[in-house]
Amino acid sequence: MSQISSARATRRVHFIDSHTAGEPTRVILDGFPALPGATLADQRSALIRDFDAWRSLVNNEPRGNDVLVSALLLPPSEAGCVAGVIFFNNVGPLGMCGHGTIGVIATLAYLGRIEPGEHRLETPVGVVAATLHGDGRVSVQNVPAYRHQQAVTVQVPGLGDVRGDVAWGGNWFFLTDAGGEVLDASNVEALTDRAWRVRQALQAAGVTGANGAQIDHIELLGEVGGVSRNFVLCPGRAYDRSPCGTGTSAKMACLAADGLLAPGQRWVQESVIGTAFEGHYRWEDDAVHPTITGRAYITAQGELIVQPGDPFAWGIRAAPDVSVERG
Ligand code: PYC
Repeated sequence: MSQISSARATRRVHFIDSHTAGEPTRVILDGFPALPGATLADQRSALIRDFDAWRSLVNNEPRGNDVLVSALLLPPSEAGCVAGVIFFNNVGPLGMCGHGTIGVIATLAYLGRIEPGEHRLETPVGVVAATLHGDGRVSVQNVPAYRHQQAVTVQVPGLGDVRGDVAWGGNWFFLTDAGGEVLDASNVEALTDRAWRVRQALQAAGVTGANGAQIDHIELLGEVGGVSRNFVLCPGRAYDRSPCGTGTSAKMACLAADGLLAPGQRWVQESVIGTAFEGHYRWEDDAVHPTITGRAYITAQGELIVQPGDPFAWGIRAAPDVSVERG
């Protein structure tokens, strides 16, 4: 029987939406099925394997959109964490998410669950600490970042040779210059096209992160008015409206590896729409420990409703009867 016709009751998922430097985050408070697994990494695997239709329901059209990143709040398995969180977007889960972490902290503050101060959040790629400042800004101490490969050249159809670095900042990035493209919101179609071609060429050439991990974020870089500006293309072909917390972390790791950014030195990273994160890093245990600071604003609170028989319960791209009824 199809999951749509077998759905007997109206489903309700409670959420709070925010944006961080223009990039939206949807925090899922309840209504999502319990994910089996002893650790967050196990629960993330269960999400991919068995609950992908729910990811699509929450994140994709007609209840969400391609730009949105959702943050599923879960009880933490690590002592001292205020919550566990699995981030996911229009095509699957993310490792970490900088703008999303800022959104989660702003949401917990909005709900009155936390006060200004430091709070630890468990993610599938490690624990991050976030400081909620009195003025609403949030500083995220991200997982350690590093450059995995320097100056990789890839032959990109239509663009020629493109050279860049492969780096980890909580997700895998290929960082390269914008190839003469203007880093401005008016030019996102050309930037998207360029970044997507680079991503496909990396895949075709077998260029990966550590242990064969797919490089699913492409970061095009340049300067506007003497300030670093980026365009980050996310795994589902949507571009990040924020400067991308994990992308900024990867960028700082590359700068550190080149001796161009000292520990504690301030780094300002602008997004393609002109919003900014501030960053710096601490050098500890032979690794770059990045901190990024930004601010989120709450935009909506409510419940997603799925009525029995809705052919688009699981998103407009899911065929009505291909997924299995869950939860
Ligand atoms: O801020 O790390 C980030 C991020 C990743 C994808 C979208 N935003």
